[in-house]
Amino acid sequence: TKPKEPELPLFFGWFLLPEEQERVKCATMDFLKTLDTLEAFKGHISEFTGEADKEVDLEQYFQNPVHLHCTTKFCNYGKAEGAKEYAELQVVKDSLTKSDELSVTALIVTPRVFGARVALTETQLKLWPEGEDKVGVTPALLPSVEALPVGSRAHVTLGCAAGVEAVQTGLDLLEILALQKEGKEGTQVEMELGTLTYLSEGRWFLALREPITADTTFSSFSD
Ligand code: 2AM
Repeated sequence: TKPKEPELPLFFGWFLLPEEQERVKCATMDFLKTLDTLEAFKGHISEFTGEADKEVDLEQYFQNPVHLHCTTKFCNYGKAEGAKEYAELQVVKDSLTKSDELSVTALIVTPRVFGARVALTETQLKLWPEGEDKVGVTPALLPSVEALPVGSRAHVTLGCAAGVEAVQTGLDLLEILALQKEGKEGTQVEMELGTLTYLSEGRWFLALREPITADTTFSSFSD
């Protein structure tokens, strides 16, 4: 019999330390609480509820993920393209169990997901798989995504609407960044945390005045 190949994980990523998770959850929940009380948001409420005058409690609307993290490579136990190559990279092996600080520079809210945009450093970009920004992107959006800086998809999923999978956060983030680049920004609202922008079809982007930083550990995850 052949020696068994080492098994590949579900995904690799930076995992927030427990106390950091609590801090980030609190700060971002405060934003959600404020958002659904804003007149600007209420004006577009039907994009969340399907009805104009219905109210929405965003804290209830989004379900919390178990463990806050920023995925670098979704491997799907080896079934995803490039999974083995990624796991074998020296930089990946050298980074496992190491601490690192992530910087969150923006928050997004859409009818599907609630997420945090992560600004990767040069060093962190070495762990960002080549071509990963484009995976699963609809062909129509590909040219705009290819024009964005590498690593633009990096994020932490903070919540998903019922029936929505976390992979949607990266896709919604890319769509928002592409719309911004085309100058398709709507209403802007100044908030304590930063500038909130509406980007049509229930998409909201909060550019944080001060980044939220969080200590993490780079690791692999298998269910
Ligand atoms: P996320 O990074 O947006 O949170 C397990 O499914 C983890 O891998 C989730 O955190 C998920 O989304 C991430 N992920 C990235 N690409 C994925 C894909 N193509 N399918 C499923 N999950 C993916």
